[in-house]
Amino acid sequence: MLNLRLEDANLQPIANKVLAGERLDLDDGVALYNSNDLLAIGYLAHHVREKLHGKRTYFNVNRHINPTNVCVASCKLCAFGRKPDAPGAYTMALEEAFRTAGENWTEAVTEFHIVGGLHPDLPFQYYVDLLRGLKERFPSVHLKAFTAVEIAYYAHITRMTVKEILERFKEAGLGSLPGGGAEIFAPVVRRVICDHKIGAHMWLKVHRTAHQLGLHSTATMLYGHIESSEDRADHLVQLRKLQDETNGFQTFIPLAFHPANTELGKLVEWDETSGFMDLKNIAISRLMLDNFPHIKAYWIMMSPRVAQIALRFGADDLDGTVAEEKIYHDAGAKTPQVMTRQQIVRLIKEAGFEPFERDTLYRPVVRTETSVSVQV
Ligand code: V47
Repeated sequence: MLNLRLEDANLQPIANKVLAGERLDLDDGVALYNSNDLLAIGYLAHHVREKLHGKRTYFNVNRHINPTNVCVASCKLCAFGRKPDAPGAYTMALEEAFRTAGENWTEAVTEFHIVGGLHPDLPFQYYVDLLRGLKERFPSVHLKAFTAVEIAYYAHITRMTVKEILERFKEAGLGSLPGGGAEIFAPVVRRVICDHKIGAHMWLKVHRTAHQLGLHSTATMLYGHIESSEDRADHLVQLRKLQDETNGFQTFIPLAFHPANTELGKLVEWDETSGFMDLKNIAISRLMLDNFPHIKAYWIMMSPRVAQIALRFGADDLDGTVAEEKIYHDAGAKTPQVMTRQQIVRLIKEAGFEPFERDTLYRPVVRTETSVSVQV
């Protein structure tokens, strides 16, 4: 029996529901976001996390590859995208991308996480060849590639359907989709922070189609800008609804807005989110997303220090070693760009949890002195 002391009496009916294993509704989500009783919210989220995963805490050994930062969109939230002739714009030739993938191969990476800008001139075949070439060179590595925004853009430039694009990619080696581009689904907020991006309907359609083709994916939400408690709760409820339909999402990742070097950051004097806000978002997503197996505390975004504490606030996954993250670091993130396997394991153990190295599909990875294998 939990012995829970609530400072915020509004949380009592929510606590009763959580302890009875009942689903929370939109109003509960709003009440949670409007409450500052962080310890009670975290305690409830930890209760759910322990029921699902016990002490197990997942991480993987991955590498991010961003083949281009050239982007036709000009999203105010983003510090990564560049116009083709802007300083710092780059596009990797395929051989360069393959070389980047193989750098620092010492950790025996099990996942490449590949996302980039919406390039005006690169042909669709570039992306197919990128996947195929990576798969040929690194057959054991899972390719988690292209956000829903990129997939919808390729459909637009080729006049193919989303399903056809995904089928071509799957055939070339695509293993799953990352969760970027979701931002906040509320149209009024999207119009300000990313008015060139696809809307919620299309984002959800791409993930629905991927799930129907047997691909798994992750989902994200960008918080800490102009969104309201209602917008956040609505975002989570929309994701939960699609998950009820397809069961294809593996993980949810709340992403904190980093204002440096962004147009949005210039609109007002923006502060980075606080640790309080980051932990609250982790905990509320664990409570609202009762049909998502995993909640990820992305250490790149929230710092290894806060991510470690998030393991006691509902998170069960720390993402991976990453190796050279660009999207957050272009937006001023001061976190490291890479962690070693040993550093992640230490963070997890020190917080009283059991490290569990997973592949992208959450299967156990077994390492010996000379080999790495996935237990199926
Ligand atoms: O969609 C962009 C966000 C996302 C900024 O699927 C920014 O496992 C903060 O989705 N401040 C890309 N956020 C990263 C992403 C991701 C990361 C880790 C794991 C997974 C996964 C997915 O980053 C974008 C956007 O929401 N972003 N600019 C910024 N200035």
